[in-house]
Amino acid sequence: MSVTRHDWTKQEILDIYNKPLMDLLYEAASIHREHHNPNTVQVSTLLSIKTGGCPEDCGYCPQAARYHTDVEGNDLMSVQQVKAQALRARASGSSRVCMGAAWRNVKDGPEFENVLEMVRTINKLEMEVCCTLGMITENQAQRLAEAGLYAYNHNLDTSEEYYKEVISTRGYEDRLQTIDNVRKTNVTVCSGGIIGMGEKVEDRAGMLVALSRLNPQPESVPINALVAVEGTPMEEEKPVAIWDMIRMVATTRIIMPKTQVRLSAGRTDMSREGQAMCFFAGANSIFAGDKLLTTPNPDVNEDMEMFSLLGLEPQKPFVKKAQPETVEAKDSKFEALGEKPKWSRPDHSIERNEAAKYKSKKIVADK
Ligand code: SAM
Ligand code: DTB
Ligand code: SF4
Repeated sequence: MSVTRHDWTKQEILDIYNKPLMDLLYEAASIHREHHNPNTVQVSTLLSIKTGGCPEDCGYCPQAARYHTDVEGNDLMSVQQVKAQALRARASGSSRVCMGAAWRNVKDGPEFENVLEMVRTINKLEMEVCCTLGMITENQAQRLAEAGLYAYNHNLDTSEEYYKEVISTRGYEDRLQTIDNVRKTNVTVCSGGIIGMGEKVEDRAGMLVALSRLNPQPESVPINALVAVEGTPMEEEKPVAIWDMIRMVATTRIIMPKTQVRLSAGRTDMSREGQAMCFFAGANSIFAGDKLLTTPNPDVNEDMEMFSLLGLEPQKPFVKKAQPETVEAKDSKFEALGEKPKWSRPDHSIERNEAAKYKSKKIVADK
């Protein structure tokens, strides 16, 4: 039985990533079978509960207010809208709903109270509830846990070294702090990253070192291929080769044997054969539904057809961990602290982010 290690070196990970493909696939698939049923795949539906207008400068993100993209911003959705979408997701085979908000961090107040109510509502539908709301404090994580949150997604995105080329408005250590705050509760951790942002293979390995050092390792690790959106600083990045995706998934599976490895953004550009190799290499989760947060994703019927071709079954909810209990707002033992946490603003300058910001101003001025 393979053991979970937290002391992987970058070189060891690179050696795995660069193995002859057949050896890599064989090793990853063998480890996958030790820890998971190879014929079940967890299916999660993304819901953008608050879209666009984000103050951050993440170079990949179409929701950053400073770039000129086609994303239309929306205020926070209502609990009823969220419930309707969750019911639709459940009917189409999803066991999890992941609610995303284009926020830098969570602020205590009526919007957060509404999100807590959304969590309670979806948990009562017997679905796993995940949120990705930006940075959160320990008190906010506790309040989410009490509402019945199953998972919190907060990605490291890339290696600590390359991170400085991607985002200037918050630090890597802030991300680790948020993950740590979630870890202090019984909410599971979902953290992964993006490939295809111009990083080196060493940065992919560096990100896996950082994720594997988390103890316990994240219960799920999303591997996103960059969706290069026009108007963002990364609009001209070349699509990720399927071979890179397969190698990244397989390496993640070997380094983090027990985690659910999620084949995340970028599936619209992958063939069924390519995705099948990713599943063989250890991916056992996908985002389903024709939209991710703001960009397209394969249609759910196409995915179900692919599952049927490959003999895959959607994973039932709560097979990895029991359903959390929901505490009603009136019975809560936590109160909003209205904290003003000191999240960092490293504020270094990233040339291509500045250029994209300038370009967007120019487009607006030229109109
Ligand atoms: N605002 C919150 C935050 O940044 O933590 C939550 C939402 S944010 C959109 C969640 C994650 O989506 C990011 O950390 C990033 O990994 C991923 N993501 C965003 N834009 C992407 C893109 N164009 N291609 C691939 N992944 C992307
Ligand atoms: C994750 O790692 N990928 C998802 C989810 N977590 C929140 C988001 C992908 C977003 C892709 C770009 C978009 O649709 O806006
Ligand atoms: Fe904002 Fe999150 Fe997009 Fe960064 S990734 S710009 S924090 S929505």
